[in-house]
Amino acid sequence: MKIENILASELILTPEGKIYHLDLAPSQLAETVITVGDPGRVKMVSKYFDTIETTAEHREFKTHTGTYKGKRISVVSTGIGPDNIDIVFNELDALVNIDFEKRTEKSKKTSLDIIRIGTSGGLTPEIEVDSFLISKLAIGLDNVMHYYAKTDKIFIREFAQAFINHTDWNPDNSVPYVVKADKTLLKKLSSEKTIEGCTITNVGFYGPQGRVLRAQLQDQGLNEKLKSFEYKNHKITNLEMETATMYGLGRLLGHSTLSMNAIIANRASGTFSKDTKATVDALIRYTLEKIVE
Ligand code: R1P
Repeated sequence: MKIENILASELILTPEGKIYHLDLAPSQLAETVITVGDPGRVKMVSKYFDTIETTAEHREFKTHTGTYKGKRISVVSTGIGPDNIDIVFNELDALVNIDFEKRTEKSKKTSLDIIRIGTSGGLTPEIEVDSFLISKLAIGLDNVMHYYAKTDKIFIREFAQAFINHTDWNPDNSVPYVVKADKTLLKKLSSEKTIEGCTITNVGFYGPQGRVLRAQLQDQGLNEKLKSFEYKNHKITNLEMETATMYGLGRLLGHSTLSMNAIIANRASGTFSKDTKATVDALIRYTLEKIVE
């Protein structure tokens, strides 16, 4: 059934006809989208573009649309966390799949390629600082996806159940879910320079990722349990805050998503990259080249 007459309170448009948070008009978005967390990273990507046709900025959402070696690409910052992914993914989808004038879902859908270039912490010693990790699978410990219907087809239930059993998961927390990367993008962006991994996405940087400064953790042993978890030869490799939500919403809305992680910390050895900017820049150049290959 086609969704019609979407109210002004639900599909919020500016007086210029732009989507509310991203402040973009449909014509300003390319079908290949790179997402970055940090608004400052948008320029680190678009400085490699041949031309920039659109710049937009509202709150933490900054966009540059242009071409790289002739291919039209938008780079959009999401800020930090799964809650922002909910906003960005719904608005990116609205830009291509909703007719803003009629406030009606379009009959012909557009599928975007959405690629995250983010930073992340490796969980085990093998995941070296400054390496490039592609999330083949993601375990979501956030709750964004649980507010949506029809997730049955996209969640890998047995994998999530094995994780729940292994970690003796606290039922007061959100129920973990497992989602896959888009196969075609995964193949296209992989090479001998990348490693594949299973990424944990959580809602916070400190407690939710097992970091203690002063506040103590509810489950002090969680990161050790993450390290020892294994399901059908998959081991958890890294922790960050966006990937699973991206994979979940991308699949639900019919877009292809992939998460590229610059590993800037190793939680097992307690080490941190000596030059995160150089590592992120190298991942940006690698990803742009792979997109146009
Ligand atoms: C935390 O510092 C942020 O860095 C990581 C996490 O996922 C979180 O968003 O990714 P980005 O560098 O892409 O923001």
